[in-house]
Amino acid sequence: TVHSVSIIEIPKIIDENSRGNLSVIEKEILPFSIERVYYLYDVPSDAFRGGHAHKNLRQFLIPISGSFDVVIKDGQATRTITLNKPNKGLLIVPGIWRELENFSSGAICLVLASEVYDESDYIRDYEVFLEHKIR
Ligand code: T46
Repeated sequence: TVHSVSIIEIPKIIDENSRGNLSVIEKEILPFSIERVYYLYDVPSDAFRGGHAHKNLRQFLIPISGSFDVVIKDGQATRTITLNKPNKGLLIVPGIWRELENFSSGAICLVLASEVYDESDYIRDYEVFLEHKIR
């Protein structure tokens, strides 16, 4: 199994008067402070996103709408996690290869990130990723 990824449950406030749910992410539930927010949407069902690792970036992925799969690799094991509940997000730490696939129609992946965008933080070559892991 791949360690160092974890599902974090986002508090959900169920309305007493049947007005639907409200979930809130306060700073206490994340192990980093948010420097950037982005989201993936209108993703075709046969498309793949991700396909890289990060050296330093920590991220929290939330399926705000719909569902998608996150394939996680730590260089030894592979694990596929389906995200399909808007109050359950996935925390991904540095040094983990991730691929996103199987987006449902209308799916939206909201990402809260610990750093601003920095292309030099990416490892986009899987062989290079494996070399990093061995060292
Ligand atoms: C990740 C997965 C889940 C920016 O200019 N700023 C940004 O903040 C981001 C995230 C991307 N970009 C540019 C860089 C590329 O030219 O947008 C283009 C698409 O980015 P990328 O191919 O990295 O997109 P994904 O969906 O494959 O990966 C993204 C994140 O980059 C990555 O950190 O973990 O979503």
